[in-house]
Amino acid sequence: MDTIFAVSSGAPPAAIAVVRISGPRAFAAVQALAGDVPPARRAALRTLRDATRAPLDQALVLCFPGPRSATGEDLAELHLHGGRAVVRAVEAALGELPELRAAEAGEFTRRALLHGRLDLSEAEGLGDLLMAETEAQRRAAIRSAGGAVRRQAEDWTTRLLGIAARIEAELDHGDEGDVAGDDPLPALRAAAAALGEDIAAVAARPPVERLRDGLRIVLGGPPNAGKSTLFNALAERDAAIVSPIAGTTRDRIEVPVVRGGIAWLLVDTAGLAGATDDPIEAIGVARAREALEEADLLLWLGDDAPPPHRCALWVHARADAPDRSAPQAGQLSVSVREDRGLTQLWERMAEIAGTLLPPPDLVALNARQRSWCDAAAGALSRAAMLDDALLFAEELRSARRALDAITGRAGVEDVLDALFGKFCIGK
Ligand SMILES: Nc1nc2c(ncn2[C@@H]2O[C@H](COP(=O)(O)OP(=O)(O)O)[C@@H](O)[C@H]2O)c(=O)[nH]1
Ligand SMILES: [Mg+2]
Repeated sequence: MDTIFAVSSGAPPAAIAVVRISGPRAFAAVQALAGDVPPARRAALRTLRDATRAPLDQALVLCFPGPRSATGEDLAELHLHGGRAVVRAVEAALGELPELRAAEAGEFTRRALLHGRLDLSEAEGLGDLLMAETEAQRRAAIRSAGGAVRRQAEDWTTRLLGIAARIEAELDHGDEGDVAGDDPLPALRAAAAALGEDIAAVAARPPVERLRDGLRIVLGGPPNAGKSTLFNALAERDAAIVSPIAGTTRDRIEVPVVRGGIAWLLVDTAGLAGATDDPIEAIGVARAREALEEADLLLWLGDDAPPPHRCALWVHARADAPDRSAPQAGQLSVSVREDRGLTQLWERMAEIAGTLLPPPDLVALNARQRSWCDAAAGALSRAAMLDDALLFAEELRSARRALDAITGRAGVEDVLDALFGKFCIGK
């Protein structure tokens, strides 16, 4: 395997630039540049030199022997002065060394994954952490990066292996009569059903995408209800055109906003007019319908009650306008013109967000992880209805594969470990 190197700190110039080197020739590279290899995990000040012995920089050198390193390989860090020319010269000197090359994007993390230093769910969390812009995103990402999803999957796997070990023992030795007296299948089916329900419950929790991509707040209602005006007020900029002419907003407009530590995606739509002769307006209305369906929260500005929706807030907009009647029960009164009701609206939205976003203290799953949870839960609920021990065991194996896929790990050795560890078959 190649030895890779890259600047792991931000783009130069900066006070310090950290160049990381990972792979079998990492310490040979340190030897070549620094003249020796400092003791493991101890910072050492060295003068780095190129092949002609000309000094490149004074640097702090750190060596982490594998497998106890971030990548699982021999890993070295050079803390350089962060000027562009310094970094370029050191990179050039490293590039001259045999079997060394510049790393590709994400390659250090990929190697960590390859060497089992982190699993797929942790790598996903790490990716989210690097992209996090809000506090809520950072908190969720640090949980995943810290192994919360992995631990949850491992916990389920342990329970699954317990059930699998007992059914495998029954299959292998049931007729020998030395493992168990009664038919264990009913109890195992109940255990499989319970595990499947637990997995399904976690998969049904608010998805992490709502944190990452923002809660979709869609403004809907008839033309001229004041949607675009409210949209601009919430977005705090004139993203949508406002006019007294019905049908001004033809396409949906999306604006991301961060407020109160939460990422919101505001979506303005064309009014839900009835019949229209204008084909473009008709497309706009169709898109508005789609947007309403995709909304995490619908802000409904119509005078009629909101259409059926998972989560809708009924807003009495343009409250100051002389032609407006009094708000009806359940409506939140807002006037953008007189700057009334907007704070209350944000407060209500934040309250609702609390119910739609993953709770900070619970594991939140992404779409990939949810789909494997659903697969595992499905296999377990099928298993729970089977009378045949062989078919039951097969469904457990497919649940196992699904759980392994969550963390990107596989293996059957631990099934055997659980089997022999618990039942002393070889006695
Ligand atoms: N008096 C008053 N007029 C408003 C208010 N909000 C919007 N309007 C007016 O209502 C008309 C339609 O607004 P617009 O935001 O384009 O509605 P949309 O068709 O639902 O997007 C425009 O003439 C706005 O100036 C408000 O809070 N007070
Ligand atoms: Mg509009």
